[in-house]
Formats: sequence, structure tokens, C-alpha cells
Amino acid sequence: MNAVLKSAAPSYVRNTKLVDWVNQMAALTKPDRVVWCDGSQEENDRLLAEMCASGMLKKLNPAKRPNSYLALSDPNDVARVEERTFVCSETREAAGPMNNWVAPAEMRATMNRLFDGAMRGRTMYVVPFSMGPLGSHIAQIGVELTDSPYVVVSMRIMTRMGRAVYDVLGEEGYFVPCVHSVGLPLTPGQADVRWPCNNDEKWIVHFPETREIWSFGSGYGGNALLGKKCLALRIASVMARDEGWLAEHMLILGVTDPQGRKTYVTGAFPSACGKTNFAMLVPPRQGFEGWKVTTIGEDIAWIKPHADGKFYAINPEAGYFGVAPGTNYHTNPNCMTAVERDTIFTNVAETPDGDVWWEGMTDTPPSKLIDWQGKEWTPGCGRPAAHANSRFTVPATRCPSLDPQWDDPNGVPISAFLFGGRRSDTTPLVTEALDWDDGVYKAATMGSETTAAIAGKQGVVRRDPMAMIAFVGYNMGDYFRHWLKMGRTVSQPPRIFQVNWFRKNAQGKFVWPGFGDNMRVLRWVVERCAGTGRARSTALGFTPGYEDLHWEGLDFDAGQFETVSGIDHAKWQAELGMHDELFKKLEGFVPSELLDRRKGLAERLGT
Ligand code: SAT
Ligand code: MN
Repeated sequence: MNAVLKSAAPSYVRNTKLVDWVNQMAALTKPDRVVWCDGSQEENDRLLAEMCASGMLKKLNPAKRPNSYLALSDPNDVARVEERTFVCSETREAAGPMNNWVAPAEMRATMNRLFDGAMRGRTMYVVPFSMGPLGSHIAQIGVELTDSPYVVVSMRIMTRMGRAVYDVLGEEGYFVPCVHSVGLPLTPGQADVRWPCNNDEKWIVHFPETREIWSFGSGYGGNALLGKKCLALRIASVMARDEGWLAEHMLILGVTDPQGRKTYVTGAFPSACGKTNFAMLVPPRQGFEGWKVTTIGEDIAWIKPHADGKFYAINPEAGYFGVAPGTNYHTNPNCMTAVERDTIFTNVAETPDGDVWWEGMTDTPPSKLIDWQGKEWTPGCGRPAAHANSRFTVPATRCPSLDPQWDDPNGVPISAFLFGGRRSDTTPLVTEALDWDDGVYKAATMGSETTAAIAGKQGVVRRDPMAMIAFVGYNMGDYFRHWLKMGRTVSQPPRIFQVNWFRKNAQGKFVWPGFGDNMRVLRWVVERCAGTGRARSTALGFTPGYEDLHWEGLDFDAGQFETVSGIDHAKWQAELGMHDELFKKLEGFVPSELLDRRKGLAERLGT
């Protein structure tokens, strides 16, 4: 760690653009010190110790949870803030009707005002990181300037962060500049709060043309770890459009069958809809002997056409920032093993013996806890112990199901894209699209009930195209067009499937067991890709009959199967109405191919 008053860069930093930009940002934000992070163990240990001393982190009991920490955030800073997220393209049309837009000049003035002196009394950390394997032709380099040490240690888990990035960057290399401040400058002598943030103003701002990110006022997750949603999705989606690839909100997993054949599949699901659990799935013991699922990524995929006619995908991240509640040794044993050590927990509850707990971790809660706001908690007190969007941050290398090729700079070949929302009705368990364009239609019109991952109302169905509603850095209509085009750039595009694990019965209970049993659907997907899986043709596409899935080890009858996969024409009529609302919002931008598909679907449904 190299701490200096002005930002004399360490000698191994040779990129003059970077040094100039850091100096310029230091002059604007006026931190007490600038620290160039090298990602070393000593630096990490020192930051963790400093945060434990300041109260921002608590070290958990090393006998229970070695090398792990707990952070409790400000109660007003617990999730991504979509209504405070802006895509400031040169024109409103370029950002499109689904993004908040402010003219770049006006936004720059706002940023300059907010960031002027924003880091007073704090340290500015310079955090170099690579999204994707260092030096991979698919990877991108970013540099985040932040006044939050919590962000620094989190970025070290979530990305390839540290000195080696400067070697790849060299003298002239390109990097995405990312500026982050918690937005709470300190006057001399003023004591800091446990979780600094700005309760009046939060701004998550992107300039797509100049590929810049500015984030002010929040220290939480995707608002503050700028490599994740801001760079790897919003800015990367613009790069992908310009350069002919895809930056998607997708998990990537590998399925190995008993013959040792491997099929890679991606899955796009909105935040907090089970991407992490699906990516780390453990197949049922009975009937799936010899089947194995391995994990490449659980949130983001960067996908490029390859000379062999397939798409290849990498996971740009190096760690998991996953939802804690509901995670247990039944729902996700691999994840539970991963977070046994070396993990930073945020907004979960603490046990009296210095371990962590969250709703759903065990059937019976401990008799006493400290909740996510630091208050005493007992079962039945009426408050959740952990926040619904509480998280763990853990290195990918901790995951027992990690795929041996997870770090392959060339990525892995993808055979299928899965798209899935959280829908208590309407959408069947699994449907294979008729062809690429039909798959794009299904993905584009996908609906999902909102979750705690986003600040605001929960449980309302909204359209979430490709699970990217909050993450496309340009006009959604152009994004659809880009998807249609990408399918024509490869000779073997992946098959597209629509899935839904969340159908409920008349009593409001989930019918599909989900988790490991999702392997039954995944196996059918793999069989379809291999040309062996049987399917029926329905108005929506190709679906398995009851007898086409493997039921060994699960008591699930044909009636229950009908409940999760039946097509209710009245509901689909309403669903088509919601597709129309989406297209209305995007009026003038929707590709004609998708409007044609809307007509075809209505005809097949007889509505
Ligand atoms: O954006 S976060 O990383 O905070 C979580 C999510 O929405 O996936
Ligand atoms: Mn996500």
C-alpha cells in the first residue's frame, strides 16, 4: 500500500491517462489522502483491521466462521436504487424509454457539484480491476476511485483486483473510469458513522459514449461495486452492441452427463430469483447418478461469437455477491460450504457466539440474535433478523462446484439460453422456443414479480426483458434488434428456453419443488440440445409431456405437473395485453420481427 498526500503514483503505474485522471479527481473530491491499491494480502489485512477498529466491520468468531466479517449498513442503504440510476447518452432516444435520462452536460454539472469536496476527511482509494480473466480478449479493465474501504475489500473478492492489472494496462491501455463516493465528507475532528452514505442524494450515473461511471451517496452492492452492474452490464452492453457481442445478466453452468459429455447453459433470471442456487445446483441423488453441475458464474455472462459457429461465454466476475435469506444446506449446499469462511456478510443477523444467521438458514431460529440493525432480536418479535436483501461476498474459488474452466480466457461454448421470471401463474415450467426469433420474443416480453434486491415495491409483476430492464445501457428497442442480429452471426446459436420455477396452486403454495429438482428440467434441456429429448408442440412452443421428464426420487404426479405447466388461455390473453403495454412504452423502437411474433403467438393461442 502506497499512501501519499498527493497522488504520486507508484513507479509500476505507467499509464499517464490514469495518473492524470486520478490527479484530476483528487483535485475535485479533495480527499485527505490518495492510496493506490495493489491488492496484496497485507493491504487487505490492514483495511479489514482499520474497518474493525472504526466499527464498520465486525470480525466473526474465527472458530465458527474463519476469516469472515459482518457489515451492517445504514437502514436507508440496503439495495440497488433503480429510480436513481441514469443513462446519460447524448440523446434521450439513445438511452430509450426504459432508462432515466438527463442530458450529459446537465448531469456533468450535477456530478461536478456533488463530487466537489465529497471525499473531504476521507481516503481516496485507487482500485484497478479486470472484469474477466486478466489479459483475456473478452476482458475489460476498470479503475474505481472510492472513499469506501468496504468497497475496496469487496472489489478484491468480486474482481481480479490489484497490481497485475497495471501490467496489462501498460502505458497506453484502455480502462473504464469509475468514480464512487459515499457522499458524506467529514469536517476536521468529525466522528464517522458506522456506515457512511448520503441519505438525501443517491446517484448512479453512466455516460455510455465516453464510457464513464459516477456513483454518489450509496455504499451498497451494485450501487457501489462499480465493476458489477455499472461496468459489466450497463457500459458493457453498449460495448457489446458496438463490437458484436452480448453482455448479459446470466449465470453460466456446465452439465456433465454419465457418459462424461459436457453441455454449457446460461440462465437469465432477475435479481433474487435463484440464479446463484441454480448455478450451484446439486442433482437429485436418485435417478441422476453420474450427472454433475459445475459453476462458471452466477450473475453475469459476457458472450462472444467464435470461429466454430458457437457463442463462447466468460464470467467477468471473480466472486459472488449473493442473497443470504433462504440459503441453506438443502437449497444450496455448495454455497453454504463456500461461505463457511473467507466471506464478508452484509445485513445478516449475528448469533451470540459471533456467527451469522438469516431467515431460512435453519428451520428453528436461534433463541437470541443481534439483527441487521444491531438490535436485540428474539423469535416471534415481529421483525426479520436479516434484511431480505442481505448478502454474502465470497471468492468464486471457495465454491466446491466451481468449473475447472471458470477462468478460461476463451470462455466455454454455450448450447442453451434459459430465461426465467418469478411468476405465480401463466408461464409454464419449461418451454423451448420455436426458433431464435421466437426465443428473443419470449425473453424480451418476460415478466417477473419484483424482489427485495431493488429498493421499492415488492411482488408486482413487471416486464423485465432478458432480466436486463435495469441494466441495458441504451435503447431497449435497439437491444432487441441487437439480439435478433446476434443470432444470425453464428451457425449454431444456442436453443432458447423459457422457464418458471414459481407457479403456485389455488392455495397460494409453490407446487414445483425447485432447487436440486430443477435438474429434471435441466436434463431435458440438455437432451433437447443433444437431439434426444422428446417434446410436444403447444401454442407457446415445445414442452415436455409428463412422461418426458425423469421423476425417479420425486413424488410428483401428472396433476401437479399440469398445475405447473398448463396453459391458461384467459391468463395468456392478459399476458399478451402486458406484452402490448411493453411495446407501447417502446413505441417506434420495437423491431418488426417481434411485432410479427406477437401476431403469430396470438393466432396460435386463438385469442
Ligand atoms: O445489484 S446488486 O449487485 O446489488 C444485486 C443484484 O441486483 O443482482
Ligand atoms: Mn444480479
